[in-house]
Amino acid sequence: FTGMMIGTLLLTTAGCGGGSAPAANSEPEGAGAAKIGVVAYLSGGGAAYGQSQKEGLDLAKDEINALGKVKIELVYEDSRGNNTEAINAVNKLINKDNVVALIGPTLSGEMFASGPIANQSGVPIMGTSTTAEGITDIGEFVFRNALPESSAVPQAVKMAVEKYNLKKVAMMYSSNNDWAVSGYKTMEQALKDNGVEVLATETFADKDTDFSAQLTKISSLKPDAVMVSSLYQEAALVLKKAREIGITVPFVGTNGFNSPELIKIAGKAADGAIVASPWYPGKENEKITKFVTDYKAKYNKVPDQFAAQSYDALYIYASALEKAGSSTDRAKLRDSLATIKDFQGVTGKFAFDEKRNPLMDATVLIVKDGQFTELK
Ligand code: 1QQ
Repeated sequence: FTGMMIGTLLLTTAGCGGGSAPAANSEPEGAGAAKIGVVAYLSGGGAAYGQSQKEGLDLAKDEINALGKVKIELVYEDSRGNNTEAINAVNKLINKDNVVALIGPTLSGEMFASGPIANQSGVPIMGTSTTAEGITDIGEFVFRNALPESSAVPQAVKMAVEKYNLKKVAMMYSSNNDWAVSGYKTMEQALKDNGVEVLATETFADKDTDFSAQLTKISSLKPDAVMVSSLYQEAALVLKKAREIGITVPFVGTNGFNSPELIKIAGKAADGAIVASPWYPGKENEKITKFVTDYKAKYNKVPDQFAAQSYDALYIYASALEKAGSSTDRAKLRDSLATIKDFQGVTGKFAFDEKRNPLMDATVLIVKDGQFTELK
C-alpha cells in the first residue's frame, strides 16, 4: 500500500511537469507567508530583553523575505514578563492568528506556563532566551536555541575560579523568578564541582530595589567573589550598592547579565561582572561583521545576545520551513526543525540535540571599562 502511495505521488509529480506545480498537500507557490507568533517581554522592567529580540527578528525577517526562498510574517504579543500574559498570548496566537509556529516567550517562567499549551496544540515553539533547566522536557514541540545555563554557567564559574583563584564566595538570587532559581542551582553545583565554599546565600525578589541588608552581610564575610542570578535591573542595582559599600570583588552572573542594560544602569559598578554567552560581537567572522553592520545601520547600536539569538532563531525556522515545504503544516515544521544539524548562525555553529536543546559554544565575558570583553 505504501509502495502504491509513493507510486501515485511520483506519478502526480511527474504528471505536473517542469517541477513548477505543487505536489499534493503542499502550499501553492506564492501562497500566504508562514505566520510566526512572537511572545516577548516588550514592556516593563525587563523590556530591553524583549526589544532586542524584536529587533533581531525584524532584521532577519526582512533579509529572509528579500532572499525569497520562504516568506515569513511575524505577529507580536507583549507578555510583559508575566506568566498569565504569556499564556493569553500563546492562546491568541494559536487560535486566533492561526500561526504555524511560535518564538519565545522571553522568560523561562513564561515558557513553563505557556509552553505546554503550544505543545498540546501541536504548535512548534522555540525559546531564544529560555535558559533554565527542563525547558524542552515540556514536550516534543518545544525547542530552544537559547544556551542552557547548564552549559553556560559551568564555563563562567570555572574560568572565574581559575582566573581569580576563588576559594570562598557568596551567592544571591531572585527567589520568585523560576529561571533565576534554576540558574542559582546550576551555579551552586558548578561551585561544588570546583571545590569552592559558599559562605552565605541571600535572596531577594524581582522588582526589589534595596539590597543593602544582603550586601552588608556579604561584605562582612569577605568573599572572593559574589555569584548573582537575576534579571538585569536587580543585578545592576546589586552591583551599584555592592561597589558603594566597598565590595570590589568580581561578580559572576547567569544569563540576566547578558544585556547591555546592566552596564547602562550600573555604570562603573558593572566592571568585573562575568558571564558566559554564545554571542560576542568582537569575534572575527564575516557573518558576524555583516550582522553587526546591518543591525547598526537599522537600529544605530550594536546587537546584544538577545538580538543575535533571535536573529539566528528566525533563520533556523526559515530553513526548517523550506525543508518542510509548507507554510501552514505545524507537525511537518516540527519534524523538519528537529533535523536541523549544521546551521551556521551569528552565534556560531548550531545543531539541535536529540532533546531539542542547542549544541553550541559559549564565550566567557567580563565587563571592563563599561564594555563586555572576552575573559581569557
Ligand atoms: C530565562 C533567562 C532570562 C535572563 C531571559 C531574559 O535566561 O528566563 O531563561
